[in-house]
Amino acid sequence: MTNVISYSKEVQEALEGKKPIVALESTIISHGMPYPQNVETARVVEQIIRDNGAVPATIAIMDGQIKIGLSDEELEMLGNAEGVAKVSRRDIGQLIATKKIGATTVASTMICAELAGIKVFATGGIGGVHRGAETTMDISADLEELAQTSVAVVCAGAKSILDIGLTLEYLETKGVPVIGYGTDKMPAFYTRDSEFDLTFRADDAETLASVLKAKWDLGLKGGAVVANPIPEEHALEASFINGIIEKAMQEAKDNSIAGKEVTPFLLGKVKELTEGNSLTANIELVKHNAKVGAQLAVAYNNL
Ligand code: PSU
Ligand code: MN
Repeated sequence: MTNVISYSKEVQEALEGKKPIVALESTIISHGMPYPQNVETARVVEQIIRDNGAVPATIAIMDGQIKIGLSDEELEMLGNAEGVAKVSRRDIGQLIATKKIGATTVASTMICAELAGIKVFATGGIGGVHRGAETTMDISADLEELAQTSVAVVCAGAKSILDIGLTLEYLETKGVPVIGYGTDKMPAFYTRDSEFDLTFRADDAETLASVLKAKWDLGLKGGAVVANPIPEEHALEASFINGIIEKAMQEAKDNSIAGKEVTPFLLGKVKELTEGNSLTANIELVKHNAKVGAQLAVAYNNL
């Protein structure tokens, strides 16, 4: 296994020194935000993790290797190169074998983080059950990964391009804890809450860490969602963003968008229709998740 995984010096040293590490995905860089804000955000997010006492490990697939921790040039390439593949669990073997550039989603970042022994991962939003999934069967592989891979994912909930209620039902069926961080409601990415109640709330990183430790010490495999709402001052108006999401979904339908193209298409449309408003919100919530992720990694490491 070691011959397909390569670590940056910073991550290698953190692993050897048993320091707290936070994994970061790369699809958010290649498919989630435009250049150059994507690369700028990736760098700022890494620095926030360092400033909060942990080591960042941005994950991607390049040159037939799983890279845990990227150099500045590698980040730039992911953010700017043509034809970077979006890699979920299904695609990992193919990307390694063909030596193409692949950006990891929540699902594949969790897999790589677990292989590297990293327990905490920070991102923007998770994939979920899409609206209309009862006919399209479009359910993100992220949910199945959360069911089986023991990594905590700090995110701002799920975008309302998804069916948040069905996403929570799916996670319940699969036994995945969804912990509200300072909230009793499931956050909806651009907005601090949705109509859906959560069953557990934690108000500090130590509580989050002890819940994870209790679960994993019992041998209860699988991930957890730490649902961390977007900071108040950056949240968007629910009626504004929901109208835009409806429009984006109609355009996806009119253009027969399917499969792994659906999420990037909707993200791109929402960005276009909000004229950049959503991008600022997106950047700010990722930064906030990085901070909480670092605090959680530090707290977990102290147990
Ligand atoms: N949601 C966002 N931003 C993103 C994604 C989801 O708000 O960038 C990305 C993540 O990488 C996530 C993936 O894992 O989309 C889910 O894609 P799909 O729905 O095709 O599983
Ligand atoms: Mn899908």
